[in-house]
Amino acid sequence: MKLYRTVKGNYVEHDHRCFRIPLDRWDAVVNHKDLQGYLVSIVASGTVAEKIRSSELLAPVEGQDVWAAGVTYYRSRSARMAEAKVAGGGDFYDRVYSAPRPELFFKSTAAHVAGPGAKVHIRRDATWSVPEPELTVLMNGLGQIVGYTVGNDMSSRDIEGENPLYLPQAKVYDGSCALGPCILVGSEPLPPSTPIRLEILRAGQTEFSGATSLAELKRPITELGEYLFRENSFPLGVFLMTGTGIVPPDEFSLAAADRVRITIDPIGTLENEVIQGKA
Ligand code: DO4
Ligand code: MG
Repeated sequence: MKLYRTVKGNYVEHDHRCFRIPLDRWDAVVNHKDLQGYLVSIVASGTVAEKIRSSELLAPVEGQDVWAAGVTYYRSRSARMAEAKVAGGGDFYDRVYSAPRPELFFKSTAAHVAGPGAKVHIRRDATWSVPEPELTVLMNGLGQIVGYTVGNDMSSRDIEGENPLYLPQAKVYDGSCALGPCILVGSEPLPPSTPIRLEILRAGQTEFSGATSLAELKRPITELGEYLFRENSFPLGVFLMTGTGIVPPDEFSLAAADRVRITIDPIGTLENEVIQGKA
């Protein structure tokens, strides 16, 4: 079942049929004490609603913050070691890749999250910008995984590589986080074979494409969640991006008007256009 937040309200989709959820607050929906059971009951007894148009979709977030895990794929470790070498920071990435404690960082408040079709930004003071396609989990206030979405952890690689202490500036700025198009509800882990695909379009042509799968993710997602909840409370739940396994070649940098298309098959496709600087 897929959960959508739209300009017209909240909807559940099952077997290509949509049903209106009679709760207007997204926070109330995603924190329902038995979310899956609640949605099943709506599908069983509700009236079929009109199909949701992509232009009506909102980011599937209201009162949830977004956090992110880093260096959870070998590809991310290697790319970051190379980018930080000159600054002497390469070693950090190798150490965090193999340490028991993962890298976790604050990514975005809800207000700053771009939804499907909204714009993602590249910084005006960055010269090397990339999208990071990441499976993103929604955890409820109890720290339980209740669903999955597609995330884009936009990053400025030159700023990050110059000094690891610049990470928040490389990662947290207007338009640096996108989520959507929906929440795939379910607590069952997605299979390791689940593919994550990235396509970057420039003037309508594919400029870069790449793929990975969850089998390449080094740590169990439940372990990332356990660290996140250790000394933090999230009464309204929280999104956790699980890291990138796709890094375009070093010569590549995003440009204004590029389109970033990220697909995780059981969930869907998140597509955003890139702009430079503040809207
Ligand atoms: O260590 C910097 C950030 C890593 C990250 O965002 C990732 O691996 O996805
Ligand atoms: Mg990332």
